[in-house]
Amino acid sequence: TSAQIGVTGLAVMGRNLARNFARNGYTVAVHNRTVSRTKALVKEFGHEGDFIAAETAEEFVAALERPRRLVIMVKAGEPTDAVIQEFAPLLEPGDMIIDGGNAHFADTRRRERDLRERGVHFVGTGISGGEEGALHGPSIMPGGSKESYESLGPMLEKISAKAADGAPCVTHCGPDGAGHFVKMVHNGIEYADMQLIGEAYQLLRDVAGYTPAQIADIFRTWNTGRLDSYLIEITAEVLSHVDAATGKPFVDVVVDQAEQKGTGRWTVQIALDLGVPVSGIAEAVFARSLSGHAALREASRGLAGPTASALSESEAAAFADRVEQALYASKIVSYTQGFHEIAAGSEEYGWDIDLGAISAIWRGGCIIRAAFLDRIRAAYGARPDLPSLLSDETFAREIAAAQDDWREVLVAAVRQGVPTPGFAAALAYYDALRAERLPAALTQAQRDFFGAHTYRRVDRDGAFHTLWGGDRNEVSA
Ligand code: NBP
Repeated sequence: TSAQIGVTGLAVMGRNLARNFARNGYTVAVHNRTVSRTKALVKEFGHEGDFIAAETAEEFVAALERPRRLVIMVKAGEPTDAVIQEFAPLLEPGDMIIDGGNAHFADTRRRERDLRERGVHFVGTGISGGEEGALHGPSIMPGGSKESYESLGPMLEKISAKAADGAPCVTHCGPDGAGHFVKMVHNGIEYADMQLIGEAYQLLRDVAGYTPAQIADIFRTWNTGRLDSYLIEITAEVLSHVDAATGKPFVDVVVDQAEQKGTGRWTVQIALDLGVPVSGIAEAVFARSLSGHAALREASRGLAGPTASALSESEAAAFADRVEQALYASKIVSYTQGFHEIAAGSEEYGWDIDLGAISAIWRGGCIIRAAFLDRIRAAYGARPDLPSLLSDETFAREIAAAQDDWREVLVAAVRQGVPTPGFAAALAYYDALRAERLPAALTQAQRDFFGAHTYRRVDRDGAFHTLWGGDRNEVSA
């Protein structure tokens, strides 16, 4: 017998992905640099399906039916290149290497180009949902050639998460690095979602005076409405959890320094290169890095803050409703920014990414899965050329209804000295986009003053320069 698919790299993700394929009826060849992992997988989970354990790269490749489908689930970066170098010489034209790691899309583009010369399809694939998702159904974001997707698509659809309407959470995102790019922005949006939820929590605690257990209940209520999502759900779980050792709310015994693995940072770095304002995602990344500067925070603890007092009990409930509005409005802005980045990447690299299809495959399996994504899908479904999510009538109407509360929440945050960079950046983005005039006019005038960088006029075509150091006459540039 031969295997329809092979997985090399059997740490948590690879192991669960291999099991997922096997549970769905595929014969799966499994391989890992350290052989003991391969043996452990077959010993523990061999009963779940058909596995072929391979100890060497040659055995592994020989076990695969042609064209070969070989999934790499190793640590992103150099290990991925090492594994590609090990396997590529053993492959033949038409074979497929699927990289399911969190690769940078630029690396994926390079690898795809190199392997294409040998006729091997390299399919950079974003996989979201953590180890549970890998086992029970992740959201899958494959890039690579259309041809490879014809062969892989049906298998990926089988192992993927299913949205509430039964649709598989996988789509061919576009060629070469498109899948890993989409996964990168997914993670950036995840950072922003988590930051906004964190700010909502902090406001409910410090401004409204609620306990973590009470806030858990508020989040549970929110989760029955338009904010219904995995992240809100787990937030309620975390906030209601009590530390066994101390009896304190669990959230109070965790060190408040957030870590990151890099995909959020990439999202911002690439957005800067593409000139896309993803201010909400950037604030989320900065908020994590600020939290980690322990010494700097310690040295700043004595700085003066406001003297405002917390709300009364009767005011608190109304405030919680306002926070829900602010969170929802800010969330719309985060997704607006994230989808803008995907559209810009698609344009830059000629990927032709279908934004509606991307929102559809994020509805299940991944960390940002949410009822909200169905609304985004509907927005792009109604108007595929939507200039921005904020131009969608439904979202525009919802923000119009939320904006007074959104502003009030920020006023309260500022007055009480609660940092809300995510809410604030989102509102600033919204106000800047809808502004009749921006101070960018002044910026252009300043640039012309000190650097003769020229400016355009509202009433005439062309580029102009004012002779600032001389008679201040205007000349055509
Ligand atoms: P890790 O990222 O911890 O990688 C461990 C695996 O890489 C092991 O199988 C290890 O083999 C192998 N490996 C390394 Br390290 N260097 C190697 C080399 N030079 N040659 C061959 N194999 C090598 O595993 P993971 O947490 O399962 O994640 C796998 C991928 O999936 C990563 O790219 C990750 O970013 C991505 N991802 C993870 C999650 C998650 O929730 N963990 C979610 C989504 C995506 P060994 O056993 O011989 O040391």
